[in-house]
Amino acid sequence: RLHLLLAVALLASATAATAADDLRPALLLNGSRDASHELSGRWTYSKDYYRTGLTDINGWVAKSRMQRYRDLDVAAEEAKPGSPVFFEFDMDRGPAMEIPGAWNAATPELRYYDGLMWFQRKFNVQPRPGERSFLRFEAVNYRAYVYLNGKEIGRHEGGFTPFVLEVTQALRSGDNRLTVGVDSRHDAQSIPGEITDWDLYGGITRPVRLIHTPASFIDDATLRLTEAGRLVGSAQLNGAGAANQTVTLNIAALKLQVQARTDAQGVARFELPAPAALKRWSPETPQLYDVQFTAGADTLRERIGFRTIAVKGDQILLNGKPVFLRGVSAHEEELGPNPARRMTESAARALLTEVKQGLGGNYVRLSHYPHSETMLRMADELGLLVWSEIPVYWTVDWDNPVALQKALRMQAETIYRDRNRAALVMWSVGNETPVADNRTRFHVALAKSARELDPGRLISAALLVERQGDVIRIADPLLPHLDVMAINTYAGWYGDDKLDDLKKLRWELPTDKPLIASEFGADALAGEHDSPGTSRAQLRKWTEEYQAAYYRATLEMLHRIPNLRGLSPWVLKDFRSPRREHPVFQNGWNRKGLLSETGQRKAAFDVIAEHYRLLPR
Ligand code: GCB
Repeated sequence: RLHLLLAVALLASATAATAADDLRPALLLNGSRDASHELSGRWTYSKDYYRTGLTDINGWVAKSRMQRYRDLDVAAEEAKPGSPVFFEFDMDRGPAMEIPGAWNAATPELRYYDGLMWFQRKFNVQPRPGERSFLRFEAVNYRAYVYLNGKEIGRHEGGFTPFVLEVTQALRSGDNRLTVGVDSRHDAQSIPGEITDWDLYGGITRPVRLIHTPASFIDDATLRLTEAGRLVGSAQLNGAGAANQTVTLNIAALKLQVQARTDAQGVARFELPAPAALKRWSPETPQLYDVQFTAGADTLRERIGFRTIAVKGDQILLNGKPVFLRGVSAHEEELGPNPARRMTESAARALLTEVKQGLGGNYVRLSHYPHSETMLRMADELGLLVWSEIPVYWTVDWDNPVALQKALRMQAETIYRDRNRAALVMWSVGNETPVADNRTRFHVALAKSARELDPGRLISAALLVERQGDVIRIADPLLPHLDVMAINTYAGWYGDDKLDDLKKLRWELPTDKPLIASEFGADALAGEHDSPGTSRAQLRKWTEEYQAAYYRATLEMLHRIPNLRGLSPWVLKDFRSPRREHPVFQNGWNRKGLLSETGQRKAAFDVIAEHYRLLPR
């Protein structure tokens, strides 16, 4: 009996350990390491709508496609005179597209392609003896099946977070063939689910890099400033002999150099008083430091800013001082008539400069999924506070433990990737999810995990409000688990309210926490106008004048909420959405942008900019 109990207890702790380990996908997730090979550029592709490359019906369908192809040079086989061999596809001679980038923008034929697509890239490499090699994918939307030289080396699910596969064994010295199956299809168990209000954007949407490291290397390293004024951090070594090693932390600009030894798990911990000369990061002074971690033959370099973020009563405190978040929500979509979700540095700079300089903002809500690493680094550099979220959006399969595990993993991948970004101050665990017990359990698990993995940031969620007549309330059991409440409101756009009705709405919300209006907005087609002098009551929806008037009325209403501490109107720029098919005003675009898709400012842009200019600092 005792043995049995012991066995059960051991099993339970083993499972617990595995669950925790599962959430430490650290392998080079922090993207600060230089690539040994950038694998961006032209990749050939082949559509596989019936998924034959992944499905083996009686062994013959798959053989006619991927499985056989992976081992053979198709053109050479076909060229053999009299050979009975033939193939029904050949990626060496297939069409090519630019990677990173979504296929939906690559050719008109692929605009609404949603399914499996094979990609291939060849590269030549001479790894040095003793080195380890890794492929780092910054994002593949939505599932990835990765083969190197015909051998499967790994899979990944989740369209917005990085994954890293070790290829030390599979990599050849010389020519290599990298093949990636990308499946964009979402289902009831995927995160997000099947319906969202943004584009499908299938493909290898962010850079792919080959990284070489010494046999033992720094897998992950982090450093932050605590409210007690201390620098706290750690470095995780990976590889044989990771235990009991010296790791040196160096910040040359602060003349700081300290050492720590790794424990049995290969983790070295640092804790020291912040040097007096340290300048804190803030939107006004986005100071970043070159921070270097060295262990044996390996060095990891990071650009890190140091600041604190906290909540006290109904205030958000940045570096100990109350701050009001003047911001906007944004999707990861570049400006231009045919965006490809290819967030280059200049694309990120163009978008965030509109927030920082155009609107006079200090904050951006990066919705509804983890944005590219480039975007986060740009926010660090320009000085914009960031809200980040995983796509737990509208509906998810709340009762399904596999779905929860996926969401937890996605969140962990994001945290490991971004926790050195000073700009990032808040994790959101969900957007507009209808209140129910199973949904709350799901969010609570995410909030708890985020706090464990990243104690230095705030937790929020964009909540649904309840409307009874003219009274608006939140009755959400998730509230006690959040540091900051956030609400989305569209009164005056969706529903029957006229703009004048917004004056009557009474917001009876809890006042013990700060509140952010995480979304509010109205569609307008840039260039669509009402005639000058039209009264507010007569304005037509879809015009720039209506959108501007909507914002004036909504801002006036929101400022009646005493604990309002931030604004992120929906949304910076018109964005592609397959569910927006009004043939005159939308044509596949959500038109709630303050900017059109090409960057033309609508009248509402100036309303928000003016509002932020007049807010007390
Ligand atoms: C919302 C969603 C956002 C949509 C927006 C809209 O509440 O959170 O993803 O795009 O409304 O335009 O309706």
